[in-house]
Amino acid sequence: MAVMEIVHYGDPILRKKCNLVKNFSRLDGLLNDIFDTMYEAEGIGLAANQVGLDMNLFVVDVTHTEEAEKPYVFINGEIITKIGEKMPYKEGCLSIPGIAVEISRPEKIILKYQTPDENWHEEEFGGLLSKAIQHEIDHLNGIFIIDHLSKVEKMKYKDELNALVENTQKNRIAKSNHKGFVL
Ligand code: QAP
Ligand code: CO
Repeated sequence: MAVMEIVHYGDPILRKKCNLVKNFSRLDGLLNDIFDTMYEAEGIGLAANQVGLDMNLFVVDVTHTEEAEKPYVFINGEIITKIGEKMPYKEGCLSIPGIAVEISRPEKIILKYQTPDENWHEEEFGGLLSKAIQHEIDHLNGIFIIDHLSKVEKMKYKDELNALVENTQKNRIAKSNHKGFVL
């Protein structure tokens, strides 16, 4: 059991397109820690860059909804097809705590992805699982929920977002001082 630190809005790693995973050895311990971190934060999805790792992978657990019977690990995932009407849904994000915004995304997707055994899969997902996957794929491309809002809508969250950025920057400086780094 190892809970990692979740990085917040304002950390540059969350604006990066994450590197594809090429080395699948030693993933198991890391994935365990990512799941522990997500469960402790009471989230349903978590992307690697949200715990400071530049890797194209994320985990999702929506077993509480009974539309999935197991937690998922998605590595090097790519949305192949988007199906159906865009459906609005109020989404939160562990990297933007306290903010939830209504976002419209396609109802279903076909995702190509790898599992930790390196096998490739192509699978259709709907419901909350589809929303969570699209949200996490966004993270791996440096996109946040608030990026889906209009300028006017985004303005409503300006103060909260500025406070988050300020806090993230203070945190990064405190940590680099602690480690003896020079910024
Ligand atoms: C992404 O987000 C997601 O602000 C996962 O105070 C969310 O798990 C995809 C959370 C909804 C699809 C639909 C956020 C927990 C969790 C908060 C999360 C908070 C406590 C967010
Ligand atoms: Co998120």
